Amino acid sequence: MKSLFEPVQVGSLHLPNRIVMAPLTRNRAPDAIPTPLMAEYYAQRASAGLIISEATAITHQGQGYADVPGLYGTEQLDGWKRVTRAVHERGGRIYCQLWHVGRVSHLDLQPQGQKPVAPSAIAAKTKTYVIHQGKGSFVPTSEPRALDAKEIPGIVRDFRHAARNAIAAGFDGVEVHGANGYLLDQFLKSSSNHRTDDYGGSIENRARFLLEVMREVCEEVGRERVGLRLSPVTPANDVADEDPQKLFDYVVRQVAPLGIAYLHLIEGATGGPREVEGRPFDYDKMLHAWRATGAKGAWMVNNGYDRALAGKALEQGADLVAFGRLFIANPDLVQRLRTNAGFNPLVKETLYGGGAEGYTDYPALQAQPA
Ligand code: 8OZ
Repeated sequence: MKSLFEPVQVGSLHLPNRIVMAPLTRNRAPDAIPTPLMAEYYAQRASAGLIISEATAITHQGQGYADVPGLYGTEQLDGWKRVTRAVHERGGRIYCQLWHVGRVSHLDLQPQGQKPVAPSAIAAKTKTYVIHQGKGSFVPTSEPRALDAKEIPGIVRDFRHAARNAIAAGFDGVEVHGANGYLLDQFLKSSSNHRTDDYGGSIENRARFLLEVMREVCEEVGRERVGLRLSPVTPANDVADEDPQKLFDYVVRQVAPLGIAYLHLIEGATGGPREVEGRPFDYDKMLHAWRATGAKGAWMVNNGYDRALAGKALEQGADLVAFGRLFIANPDLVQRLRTNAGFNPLVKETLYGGGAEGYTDYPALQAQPA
């Protein structure tokens, strides 16, 4: 029987356990540059089998929130080098999550105050996070413009370039953010993609952009260092698909032969209920499609897991379980799960923005006496 605490090979990495720190946006990177405090935060969590970094913008255009990090400038790379070194020094492993927000942005956050880009000129009924005079707040996203098909190869190259930067900055691999209603998910889902060219309409066309990104990123850094995150039915950032089961069956069957390290699945509503009303979804079917194609990549599940539910998921075929909120409040989550210890409560007020408070000051368990 698989256990959370047994080692597993994932792509080129040997993980000491199956517990993954999920990507978590924390808005503590002023000017998109990772700070020494971020290095401390990630290093504190290095006992995870694998850490996935917070979502990291591949370009300025891909930026949609205040104080989220990027991976396209020298200072950003230098900041990340500090983070990856700190994690490795503590014996950990860390992937970088590559992110383009698409329409989930604001004029104030875009280069020269231009409109955010999207598959179609449809605003998302959602909010983004801006900081004014040190105070963060959520504001409605700006109306986007539809990308010209001629611009898409440039964004595919941006993903590829960011993947190269990630490896140069010392990351062990990259996770393409194909979830949560951001650019690639906006192309996948029928509610946000009304295009009539090769990138819209049929499932094959809506998945084209994501698959182009995946192929290029694999070519750049090696498939054994690439993961993908998907969220078939999340309502996050105002996306929905008319037939998610069919869409993601296709996506999985196309991605599997690429031979990537893992597929990371958000079950249900991101950070919310595992069942979304009116959007039933059979995740087992998706896993079977993955295995049926002969994919060797790990199957990583996420959303609201605790120890018992995680054990059940492993029994039912998952290889890895990603924990989000529990990892924010418990730097030594692996030890706490292993010893069945209690958890620190999560402080919601300090999730987004700010400094060390609610970030690096969650206590670890007392060291066990020898
Ligand atoms: C919370 C706040 C801002 C962004 C995601 C990158 O949902 C995010 C995100 C989460 O994937």
